[in-house]
Amino acid sequence: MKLHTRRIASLASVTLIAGLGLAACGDDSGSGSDSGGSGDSASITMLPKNLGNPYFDASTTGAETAAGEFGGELEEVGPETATPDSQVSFINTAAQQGVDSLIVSANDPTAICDALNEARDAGVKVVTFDSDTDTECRDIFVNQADAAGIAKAQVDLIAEQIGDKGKIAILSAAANATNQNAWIKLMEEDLAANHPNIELVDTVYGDDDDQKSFDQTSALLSRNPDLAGIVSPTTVGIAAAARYLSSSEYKGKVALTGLGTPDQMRAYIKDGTVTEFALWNPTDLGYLSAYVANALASEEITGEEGDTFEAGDLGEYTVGADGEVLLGEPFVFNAENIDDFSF
Ligand code: RAM
Repeated sequence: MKLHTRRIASLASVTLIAGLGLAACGDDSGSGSDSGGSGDSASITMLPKNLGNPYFDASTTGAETAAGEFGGELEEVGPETATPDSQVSFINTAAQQGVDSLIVSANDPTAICDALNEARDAGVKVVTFDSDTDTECRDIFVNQADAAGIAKAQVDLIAEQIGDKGKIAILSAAANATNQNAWIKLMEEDLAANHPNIELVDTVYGDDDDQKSFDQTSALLSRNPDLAGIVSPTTVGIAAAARYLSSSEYKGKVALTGLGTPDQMRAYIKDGTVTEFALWNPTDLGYLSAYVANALASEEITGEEGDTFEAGDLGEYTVGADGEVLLGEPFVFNAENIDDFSF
C-alpha cells in the first residue's frame, strides 16, 4: 500500500491554523519509485531522543518505508532515557560502523556536537530531525513545522479553551530539549504580547518519561489547584497528563492541550478530558528525513540553501536557510477528525 500523502482540509476552530493541511498517515511500505540516490544504497542509522515513544516509532516507520523505496538499509538505535549525552555512544558506534548517514533528534543542542562532528569527519552525513543541534554540528535539519507556528497553535488552543484568562502551566519534555525550549520561549512571548489575562505560573519537565510526566501533572495540580489549563508540547507529556486528568476531580475543569499523537489521545478526546490538540505527521517526518539522508549520502545535495531533491511520495523539497528542510504545517485534532488518523 502506498504512503498516503493526500492533503486534507483542516478544521477552522483555531483560526490561525485554519486551512493548513497534513499528510494523512500511512504505515505500510510505499511503492514510490523516485529515489534521492544516484547509485549505491545508503546505510542509515536512526537515533531518536529515546526508545519506547510512539511518536518516534512512527517516524522510524516512515524512514523504513522511505529506505524500502530507495533501496537503503536503515537501523534504529537509541537510549532508554532522553538525557543530554545519552546519545553519544550511539553516534560513536555509527561512526565506527562507517554508516553513510545518521538521522538524530537531539536531546540537547550542544552535548552531542563533538560526537557528531567526529562522525562527520569520518564521512558520515548528519541529519537532525524533530529536535535540532547547533547548526555547525549537522548537515541538514528536517523541521516538522515552523517553530512560531507550533507555538502560536498551542497558545491559541489554550486561550480558546480557557476563555483567554486564568492560570496555566507547561508540562514539557527534557529540560534541555532544543525543540520544546524553542517553542516554550515563543509561547511565552506570544502570551506576554497577546494574552494579558493568562498567567503562566509554572513550567515542569517530565523528561518524555510517562510516569514522571504523570507525577509532574499530579504535583502541578497540588501546587496550583486553581489552574485553568495545562499546555504540554510533548506527545509523551500530553498523554500522561490526560491519563491523570481523566480519572481525577479536574477532568473537564482543567483544560489540557499541546502536541499529541491521535492514537495516544483518542480515548481522552472521546471521554471529554481533551477537546483539541495539535501535531504534524511523524511518519512523514521520518520518511522525509530518510530521503534527505539518502540525498546527502549520494551527494545529490550538500545541504546548501537552494539544493532541491525528491522525497518519494511527498514530492520535491528545497533546502532553506541554515540547512533547514521544512515538512509542513501543524494540524489540529478534535472529536470530529481524530478517527481519520492512525499514528
Ligand atoms: C515528543 C518528543 C518530540 C516532540 C514531540 C511533539 O514525542 O519530545 O521531540 O517533537 O513530543
